[in-house]
Amino acid sequence: MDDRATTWMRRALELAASGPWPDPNPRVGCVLVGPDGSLVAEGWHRGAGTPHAEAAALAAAGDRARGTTAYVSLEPCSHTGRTGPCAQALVDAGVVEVVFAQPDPNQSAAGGAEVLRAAGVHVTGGLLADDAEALNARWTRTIALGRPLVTWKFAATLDGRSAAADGTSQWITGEAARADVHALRATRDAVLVGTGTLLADDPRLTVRQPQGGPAPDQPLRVVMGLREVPVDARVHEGPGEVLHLTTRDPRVALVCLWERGVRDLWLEGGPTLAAAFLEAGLVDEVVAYVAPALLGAGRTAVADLGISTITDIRRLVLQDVTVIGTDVRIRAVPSDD
Ligand code: AOF
Ligand code: ZN
Repeated sequence: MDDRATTWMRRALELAASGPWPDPNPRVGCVLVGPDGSLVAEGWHRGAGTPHAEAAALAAAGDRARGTTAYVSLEPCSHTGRTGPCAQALVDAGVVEVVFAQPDPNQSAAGGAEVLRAAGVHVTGGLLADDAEALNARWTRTIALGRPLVTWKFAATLDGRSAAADGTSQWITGEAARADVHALRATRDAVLVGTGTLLADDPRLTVRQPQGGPAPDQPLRVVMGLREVPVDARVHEGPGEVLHLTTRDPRVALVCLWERGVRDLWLEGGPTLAAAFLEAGLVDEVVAYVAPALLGAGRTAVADLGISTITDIRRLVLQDVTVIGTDVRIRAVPSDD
């Protein structure tokens, strides 16, 4: 591929980056270029249920799409999902060449390249594929797993306690760490707690508006467990819906959430729920806020994981360590083995 092709694909990736995440769908951009090498139209995907990037670009181009080359950051789809198949739409519009970056990892939508080729369109895949995959890294991962990504967050003292002996836990960390939690929560599409934590802490599970900034999207608030959610629980005060999953099985919960379009889940306690997710191998990332404080007694962040000897220790791989106000934030991921 020549430099011009790379330049157009960079533009497609730039457009793709305007799309939303988290979202059930990937972020995709499309550029239509005329036979004389000039820009004809652009489009990008604005979230599940809206036109795909190719459809948006074709709509903007109208009749001028005939004879163009399409640069798309993801292989055009071949399926009829929330919208129609883009591969066929490109053929019907008279596009003569398609260059795409990332092959579609979504089995139900893949196969667009063959459809295009069969219709006589010249197709090249893989241009800047790494950049496209990096842009949609979390989507690619969640599609491969077929379940939402799970980030488990907890706060603890230096000696690993998440509550005092009498069960009180507010507040272990300082104001800055709590603001950081709100900011990170806002980057996920659902926040989950167990009924135990709900009854003990009565959390709102909302995201706080940054000072002067726009109101962040409120992630779906989810409570999981067999105990009843009191009608006067503060979780009902916040904006949007509260979902109660009456199961103790993390897998069942993740299937329900996946079906509702949740792709990036923020898991906040308590220890029993955290242990259930960890034991099932369903935690993809750990975010720990550690306060320089001691409790000496009280519950730990996670319940018994069934580990009785040091050789069974669950090691994580450190990602980064950041001082947040008076506390430390540690991010780690499970090791692959
Ligand atoms: C998008 N935007 O621009 C492209 C996508 O259920 P649907 O119809 O919204 O289809 C979603 C799938 O379509 C998505 O997982 C991906 O495999 C494919 N291509 N999706 O949301 C786009 N080109
Ligand atoms: Zn499509």
